[in-house]
Amino acid sequence: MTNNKSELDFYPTRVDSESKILPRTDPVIYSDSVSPLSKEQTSFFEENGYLIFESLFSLEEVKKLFEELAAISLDESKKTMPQFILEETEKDVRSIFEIHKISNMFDMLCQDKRISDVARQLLGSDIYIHQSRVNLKPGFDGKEFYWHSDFETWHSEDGMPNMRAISCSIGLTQNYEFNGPLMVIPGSHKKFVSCSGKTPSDHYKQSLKRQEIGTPDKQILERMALDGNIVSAKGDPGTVIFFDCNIMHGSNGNITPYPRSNAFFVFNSVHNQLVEPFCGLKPRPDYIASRDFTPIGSVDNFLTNSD
Ligand code: 6CS
Ligand code: FE
Repeated sequence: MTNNKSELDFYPTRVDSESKILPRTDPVIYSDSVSPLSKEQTSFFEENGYLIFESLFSLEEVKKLFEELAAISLDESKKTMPQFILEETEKDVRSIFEIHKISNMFDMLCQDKRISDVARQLLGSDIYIHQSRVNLKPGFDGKEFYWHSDFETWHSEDGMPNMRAISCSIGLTQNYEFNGPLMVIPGSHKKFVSCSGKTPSDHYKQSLKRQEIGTPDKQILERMALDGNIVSAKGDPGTVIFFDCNIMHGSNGNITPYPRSNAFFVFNSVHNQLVEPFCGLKPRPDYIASRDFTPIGSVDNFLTNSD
């Protein structure tokens, strides 16, 4: 299998009528470094595909981020930007993409050493932002994100060649067990679930609201959950979860009054730059999958470096 430019496709997906499990041929961790993560932490990540850091950012720091987010999400002039994805009800904002370009504070946040150095260590190289977003998951109306592997989409629809990217989710509100926290299946990152179906054109206009194509079938999900269980990334605001680009994850809807708003940065290795999408369609817009591979910098503290 290859894409339009005959680049080899190591993870064919959405090519058969059947969903199936393929081996992961990429490493999980791309360096032997033991800083800033210890050997124990890197071994846990290698095995499980995620790492949770309780209160990595202080409540005062998160309060500033939440105020910035509130100002942005309530700005009527911004709501018509394509980066703003509404829920299917067309009422509530579901996600705001490219948050690091809309807000200088979030731009500094993704370069804060407390998260960017972890990504550099795990990916063993300079990094750039493949995608940034805030998933607001408002109280009462925040809908679910069905089970999926991000890499399956980024490979198929964005042309991400290999599994050498890390997501970092920062809790901007309390992530309770009941308001739709991120759920991961530990160890699921070690297998690639090739999904059935065919990518529709402009699929993102549907998938970012509710994803169907690119989600594994129930038998495979059941087997993965039985093998690895399910872990909920609960935590106070400021809690951070790093998760491998290929780990199976999702989150439930939120019918509680408490919003579950998280910021997500996807760090991609500069050695894993996007090529032509393997689904054969045109690339997705830059605000979803950046094609600016300029490495990001590193700041000691996002607040002292913000405008
Ligand atoms: O398609 C994407 O890039 C987005 N979709 C999901 C469900 N997770 C990753 C990303 O936000
Ligand atoms: Fe995802």
